[in-house]
Amino acid sequence: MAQRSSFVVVANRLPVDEVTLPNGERQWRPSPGGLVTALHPVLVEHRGTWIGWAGGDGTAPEPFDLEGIHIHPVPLSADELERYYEGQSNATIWPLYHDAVETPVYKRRWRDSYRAVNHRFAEAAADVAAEGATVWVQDYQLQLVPAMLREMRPDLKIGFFLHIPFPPIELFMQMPFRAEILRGLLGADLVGFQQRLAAQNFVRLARHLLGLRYVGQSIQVDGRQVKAGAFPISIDTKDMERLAADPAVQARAKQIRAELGDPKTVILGVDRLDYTKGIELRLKAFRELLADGKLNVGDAVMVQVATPSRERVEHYQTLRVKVEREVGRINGEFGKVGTPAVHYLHQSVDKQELAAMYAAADVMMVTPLRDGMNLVAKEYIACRGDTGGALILSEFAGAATELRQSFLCNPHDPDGVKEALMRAINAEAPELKRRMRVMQRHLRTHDVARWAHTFLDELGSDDTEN
Ligand code: ADQ
Repeated sequence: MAQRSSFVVVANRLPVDEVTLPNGERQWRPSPGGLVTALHPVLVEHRGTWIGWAGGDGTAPEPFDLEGIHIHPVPLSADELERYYEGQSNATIWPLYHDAVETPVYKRRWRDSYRAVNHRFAEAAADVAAEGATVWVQDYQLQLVPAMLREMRPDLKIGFFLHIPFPPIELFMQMPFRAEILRGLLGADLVGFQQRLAAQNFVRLARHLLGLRYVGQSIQVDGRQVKAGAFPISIDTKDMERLAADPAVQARAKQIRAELGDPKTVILGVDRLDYTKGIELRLKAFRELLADGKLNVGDAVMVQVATPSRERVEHYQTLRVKVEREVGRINGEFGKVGTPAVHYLHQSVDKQELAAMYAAADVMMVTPLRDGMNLVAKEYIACRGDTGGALILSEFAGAATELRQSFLCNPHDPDGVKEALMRAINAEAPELKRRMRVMQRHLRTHDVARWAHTFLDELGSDDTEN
């Protein structure tokens, strides 16, 4: 029988990667990430289990322990990867929940696969959870798990956190199996969102679609009470600050600036290559400012790092072509031999290099059309020390609620974006430092550990002692 835990995390991905050692041996390593950093202490304290997919298709490895966490892999077949993950999760739910900035695609066979995979994750959780345990389900790939799990194990305390936005009723109503998704989420005792507005959308939807009443801060469901609230996620601020202050990282930041030709202004973008992130509009704003003569190549340089993402989904293939065409156009028109206007890296970079880039950038452009939170914005702030720097931030990123001292902009308004960029470039150093300090103070108290504790306290599992 599987090892029983009093605290269980269920997420699409496990926080581990398989690496090949020089001697050819395969070994599991923890993959760094905010979520695992935040949950690690809770998992260790409660001999917790993390359930998720380990990568690859076909069979899953046997459960194992790694750094105090019990790892419980769930298999996904090649067919399921295509239908549950690339299809239903990333071509239906992802665009729909992000304001349908790309048209969501609806397919029945994707839905069936989503159900089957959610059921498998729920069964795994039912197997490993001890009597009365707390189970915390993560994100949009697993929205049916809470109700399925409650049916199997009514004794459990179930939390759910959505990392992406939750759309208004008018949009959500497009979803063909909308009531099933909503009931799936309502299987939890607490449903957490990044934003208050998203929690309100959820409460309104429950009334609109299922006629459920909201009394005393909870939705009344079959005699149970389901709470909904905002729990804005964050970063491991201290860790990021420490990393950026490392002399090796600072030296690398200087070197990056030198390699860029020591321009007056380094403008940086760091994103997964995703159509929600507003990469094209950022490039277009830069191109127009060069064309207007407000910026000059040599004085200003843009660096865009775009991590390859969901490359088998069509929307993402189209986006890559568009972004690369725009980069080519800008460099073709405005670049000089040895001095391109835009440096474009379609790569993932490691944490040290990322921190050095943040430290090297005078202006960080975070311009999503819609984003649950956006951790890049928070990471940039944590890496600035007392050097100032300007954050341009879309009003449509969850982070905009907290980071009010950034240069806020509406990404749908190209002139507004250009204006914000010019204001940021021309701002005086003392003003920039003042803005930065306020946001840094906020992030020191509102880090990812606080996010996890606040959620678990509200769920009522802070004192779990099974
Ligand atoms: P994402 O959409 O992936 O997350 P984000 O919050 O910005 O977006 O997190 C991206 C992470 O990947 C950051 O930690 C960043 O450092 C890293 N990263 C991005 N590009 C990289 C690159 N080229 N190389 C290396 N690392 C890179 C989803 C939601 C967000 C929400 C998070 C957490 O869409 O809105 O903030 O989950 O809840």
